[in-house]
Amino acid sequence: MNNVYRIIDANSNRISEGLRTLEDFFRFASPDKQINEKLRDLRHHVRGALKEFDSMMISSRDSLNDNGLVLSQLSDIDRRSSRKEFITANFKRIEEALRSIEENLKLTGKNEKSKFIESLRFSVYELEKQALSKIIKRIPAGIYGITAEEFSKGRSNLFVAKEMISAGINIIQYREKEERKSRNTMLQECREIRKMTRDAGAMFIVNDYLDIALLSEADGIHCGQTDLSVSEIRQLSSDLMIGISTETQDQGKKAVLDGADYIGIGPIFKTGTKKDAADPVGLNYLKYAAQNINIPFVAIGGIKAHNLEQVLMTGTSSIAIITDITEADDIKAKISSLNEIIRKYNKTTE
Ligand code: TZP
Ligand code: MG
Repeated sequence: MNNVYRIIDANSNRISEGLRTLEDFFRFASPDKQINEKLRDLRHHVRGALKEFDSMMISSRDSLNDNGLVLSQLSDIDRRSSRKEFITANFKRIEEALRSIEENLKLTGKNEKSKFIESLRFSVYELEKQALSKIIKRIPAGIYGITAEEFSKGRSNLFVAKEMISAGINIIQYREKEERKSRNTMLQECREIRKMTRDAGAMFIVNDYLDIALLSEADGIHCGQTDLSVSEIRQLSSDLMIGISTETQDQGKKAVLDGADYIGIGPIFKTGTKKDAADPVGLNYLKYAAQNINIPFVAIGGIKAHNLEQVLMTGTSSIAIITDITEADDIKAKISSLNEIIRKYNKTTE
């Protein structure tokens, strides 16, 4: 019987360690009060449930003679794990340890307590889902705003971004070219927009430049077919969201296989905004994506108030619109009228 308490002791330690690690993450790295409180409550529940075994657990503890003791390998040191892997690994540790305690309690005839531990295990599964959804970012539905100072009637990227945010747009991409601005100026602008988007709870994506995306603490980077690949970007950051522009179904399928977080599809219609834009791809690829692509996608290129509904009809929920917004005299009014079209369309299809 002594061995059972040794098992319960080892697993109780695993649970506390896993929970503490997650509590620290949701307290300092990615603060979330609600999740943090649930983790803390869980730790207290486990602690309370096992309290009656405290003295047996301590007297059976014999860490030095643990034949399963293997210190982590030196080769693990170089590998940087993603936030998702980190969260998942710690939840798994807790779930497995709870399961082990649950089974071993049955050996001691403590069936009621075993049932209670089982109920805690189920609440951990639920909490894991909630915790992951906090850190797995998805582009939001609605208008995907993009800066374009060249087409903003003399107004700055910062001004346009501010207008977009105050009109309720919840994702903004900074799109600027090296030929027009120094890297340093772009970085300063991105830092400003990052601050504004963060304050508003909006997502921030940087087009093309990985260094600027990282230094400005953007949520993601958007790249074209000839830019850095998904795996190259992942080597430098395991947490940035990665969007890839695609013009064909094959490019879309490849981006999904490569592990992109979302894809851009376009140009849907003719556009003068992107210098090297390909011929319009039309709506068929969007229809295909709505049925077959299992990651979020955003339609782009020549989309304006007058053709927006055609895009929505394909089942597309994220729409990138540049000049129809940046060239509008009243940017906020333009965004509300575009949102009105989206809202009306969603209402009629409900
Ligand atoms: N990628 C494909 S088309 C395009 C980009 C960046 C430009 C879209 O701009 P607009 O003004 O909405 O046509
Ligand atoms: Mg590009």
